[in-house]
Amino acid sequence: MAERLIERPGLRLRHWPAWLPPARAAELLGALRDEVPWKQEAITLYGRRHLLPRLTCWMADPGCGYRYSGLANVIEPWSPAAAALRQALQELTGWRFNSLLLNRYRDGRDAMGWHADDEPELDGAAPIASLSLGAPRDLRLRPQPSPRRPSGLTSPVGYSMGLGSDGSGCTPFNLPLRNGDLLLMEPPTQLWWQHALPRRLRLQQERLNLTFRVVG
Ligand SMILES: O=C(O)CCC(=O)C(=O)O
Repeated sequence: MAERLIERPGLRLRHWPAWLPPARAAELLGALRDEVPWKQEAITLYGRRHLLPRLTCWMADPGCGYRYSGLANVIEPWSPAAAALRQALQELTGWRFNSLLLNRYRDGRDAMGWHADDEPELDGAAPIASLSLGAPRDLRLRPQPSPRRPSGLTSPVGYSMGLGSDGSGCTPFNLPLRNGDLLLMEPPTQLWWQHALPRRLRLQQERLNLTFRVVG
């Protein structure tokens, strides 16, 4: 399906609904479910250990480590299905992604909290390519409450800081992501916006999300 461009002050997303046809998406979901060494990680917040509400895996080239929420991810080698997707995304975008975070939401109780993917390990000039497989879920986006701005960088024209809208086009919004959708989050989105995947308690189906990144 045709590409859609979604723009707000400081945000630029390229969305390909059904980038993968349903049969290919189903084949990949099955392959990744079987070949990825899924783990349920735990993080410690204020001295208490919490299991993440999803399964994850970090695949990357040697040396492309990544740390978030205090977790230093163990690097797994590229699985055949993930390597084939990386190749297809390189042909589409021109970027050689050297790392991949896989998230497996077992049902609608699994989720992801607000974050920006603005960690210093990530190449700020590179996009993040996000592929969704399985059950549809909403990606929620909002302006960063406190942007980590490099010194001297001024806000994009029309950007309103903090939450709540003043009518300037920075209202939080939902982007439904369906089976086979591809989303390219382009710079400077990670500097100015956060995203989250809220719970959907009635949903019983599984969803996988793959975010291809450039570390370094
Ligand atoms: O599951 C999604 O669509 C979001 C994943 C995400 O935010 C991330 O991997 O950083």
